[in-house]
Amino acid sequence: AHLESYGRLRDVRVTVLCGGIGGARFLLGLRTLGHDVTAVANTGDDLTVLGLRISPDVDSIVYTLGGGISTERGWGREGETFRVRDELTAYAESVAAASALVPSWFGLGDLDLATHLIRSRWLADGVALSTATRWLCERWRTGVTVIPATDDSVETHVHLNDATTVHFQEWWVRFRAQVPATHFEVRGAAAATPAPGVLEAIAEADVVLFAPSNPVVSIGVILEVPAIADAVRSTSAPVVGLSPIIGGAAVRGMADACLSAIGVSTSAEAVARHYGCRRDGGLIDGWLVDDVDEAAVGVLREAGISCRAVPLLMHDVDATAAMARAALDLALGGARD
Ligand code: FO1
Repeated sequence: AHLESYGRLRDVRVTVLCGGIGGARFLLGLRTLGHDVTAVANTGDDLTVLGLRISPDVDSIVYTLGGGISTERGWGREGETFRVRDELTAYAESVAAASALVPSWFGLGDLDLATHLIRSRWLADGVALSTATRWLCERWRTGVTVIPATDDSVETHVHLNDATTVHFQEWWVRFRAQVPATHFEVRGAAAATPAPGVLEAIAEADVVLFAPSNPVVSIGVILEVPAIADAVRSTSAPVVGLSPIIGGAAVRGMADACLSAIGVSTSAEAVARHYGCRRDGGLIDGWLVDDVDEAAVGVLREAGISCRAVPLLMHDVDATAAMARAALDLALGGARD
């Protein structure tokens, strides 16, 4: 039924700002609708380990769309082994000069390492991250255009209570976001320019979506690239987000720790207000909340944000496709509001 309102439009161009695991699962559902989809991926999680450049969110998206993701972990490869990691650990435990180089808390699988090896070689040869990502997509037949938000180096670093800072991955994986953060510093973002194709994908889209990804360290980091935020503010396409918060809790990951660090409460309504209504200089026109957050619909509509409550749990591809359809319907078929 939702399809009826926009179903007559053909070749709908959908551009999705997204993070890793949640963003990847959302794309899997959206892809089934058969539209022309471009994903703009967060690069703030990127890090260098032993000289290898790792792009966790890009890789989660590419592996998920290519059917190679570990469905249990949500990151890395299915059928993975960790023999190289174990060997590196043996070096780290017996050689002082190795211990500082091998992060014991970060598990690089053997299959995953092939991606980091080939990408790092391309980057060393002067290939842009966006081109390297396009080549990864060729191997994985993603069916979706995946573009890193920027080719420039952007890394999220987390300021802690004791005035020290750690890379986002160390805070997320090693400390499981349990050490309170006082501030997220997105190093390199202010001077970064969007990767080729990003601005066009936002300006020429029929719909721009914010995937149900972390609003602070995923979507928020993409929007720290000034020209990307400007493009979202000025596109003629409707901009609709899907809440990653359901019933006052993060569905995946540890978004609550990120939201509290920036003074936003963990609720679907608060995240929508944080993005802000585009009419008032904010970033979104519409917002989908889960059925349990139905109470937010009226107040957000009063605040100028077109809002609807639908099931937002990505149980399987069909449920996720229904979410994507509801988001497109809210964006393009908003007549019922
Ligand atoms: N997450 C973990 O919880 N532990 C790991 O050891 C780990 C390794 C890892 C290696 C490559 C990669 O692409 C992702 C990896 N992740 C790991 C996931 C990643 O840290 C985060 O979940 C994302 O960056 C957040 O979107």
